[in-house]
Amino acid sequence: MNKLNTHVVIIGAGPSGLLLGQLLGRQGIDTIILERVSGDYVLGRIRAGILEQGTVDMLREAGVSQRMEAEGEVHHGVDIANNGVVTHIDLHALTGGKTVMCYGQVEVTRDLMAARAEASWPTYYEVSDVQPQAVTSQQPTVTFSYKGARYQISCDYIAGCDGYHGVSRQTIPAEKRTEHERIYPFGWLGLLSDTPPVSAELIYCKHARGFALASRRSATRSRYYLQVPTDDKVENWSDDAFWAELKRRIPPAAAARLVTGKSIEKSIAPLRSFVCEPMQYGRLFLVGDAAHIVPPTGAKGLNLAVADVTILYRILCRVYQEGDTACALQYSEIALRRVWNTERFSWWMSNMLHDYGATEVSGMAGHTFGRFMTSELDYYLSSEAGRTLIAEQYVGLPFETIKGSESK
Ligand code: RFL
Ligand code: PHB
Repeated sequence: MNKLNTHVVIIGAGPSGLLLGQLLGRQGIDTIILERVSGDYVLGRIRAGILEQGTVDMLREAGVSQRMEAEGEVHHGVDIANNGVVTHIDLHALTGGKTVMCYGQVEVTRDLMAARAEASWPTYYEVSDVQPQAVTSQQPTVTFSYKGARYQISCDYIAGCDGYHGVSRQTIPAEKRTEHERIYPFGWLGLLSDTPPVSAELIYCKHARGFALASRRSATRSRYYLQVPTDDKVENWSDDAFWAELKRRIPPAAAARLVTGKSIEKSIAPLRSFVCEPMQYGRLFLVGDAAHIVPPTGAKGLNLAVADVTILYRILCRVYQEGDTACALQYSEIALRRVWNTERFSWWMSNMLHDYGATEVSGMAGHTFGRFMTSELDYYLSSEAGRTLIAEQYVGLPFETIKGSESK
């Protein structure tokens, strides 16, 4: 058994794990990151595109914002279309000057990987059999296999940044955690293409045939999504079929501008709301998708992960710089306040914008639920108060301040 030591073991090199490692490293707090797959595989997963102001600020604080500032697009608004009728949500005007940044998760991850490589902080890719142990003791350990050898890391804390299918959440005994879950009867079929996007800003489209989203990565790269049944398969969708269906669901003016082309990537993601409570057990903390999943309709998954990272980072700074170890006990409570608010927003936006068909929801026929949701969307879009409510949450609520344990 090869023995290693560090302050914090981070399981998972997705955006949560890499950002936490970067922020802690800059404060002189040592980390070792363990990742199950290769770096290229991580970068092959096309996911989020929209960053809240708070996320952008944390990437700046982590010293990895240079390329984002140069290549990312600041968006001042989004459009919501209801059966072809477009309402503009002026994020900037409705929130006193806030905006969002359009910059892909793949690029955020690439920038974080480059910064970690540059700093020569240890990262083990393609590890297997990762096991957090003794997490309720003062000195937890993590064991893993790497290139045929077995390793053991002694550490102070473990950050479980290993996504929904990771090992960290399973380390919390089943009787010590409560899991809340809602699985939606539809998924998103995403397509990436090197074609000019239909719109300078995003268009969220509610349509009788199902939801569609027109998003982008740059002036020459588009990202589109279609609501599809949960059991649908990518193989059922040729590029031509995708473009034809998208054209039907987006507003007519956008459809007239649509430039189609060959897809670079096409995949289906199921929609799920999920929360694990609590988000910590002894010295193990769950961060990002390891603790919660939101449906992507509010563009919140990555942003919520960054909010967890921010809370944990600020707590660990107090622990290491001021010796305030009791401060760590607050992590789950603080994180869950934001988690539930974001879960609610993402669930609400998903319900308003998708079509449930005949599938029963909340004890009523899908068509009846659909009528309520169409009316709800009409109402919120028609009043400035309603649009403000959507805008305020879309750009992201401010982060909570972390107080020392003595001031609680
Ligand atoms: P990740 O990205 O899943 O990374 C977890 C990492 O842990 C590794 N891992 C392990 N490593 C070691 N040992 C084990 N036993 C391990 N098990 C797993 C995995 O290989 C992986 O590398 O979680 P993280 O870092 O918490 O990041 C979360 C975000 O990826 C996620 O919330 C967002 O992508 C969600 N999301 C969006 N979020 C936004 O904020 N804005 C958006 O516009 C947005 N759009 C989206 C999205 C997610 C989507 N999909 C595909 C689910 C659009 C889509 C289509
Ligand atoms: C994306 O561009 O991938 C994206 C944007 C907004 C969302 C979800 C995904 O709500």
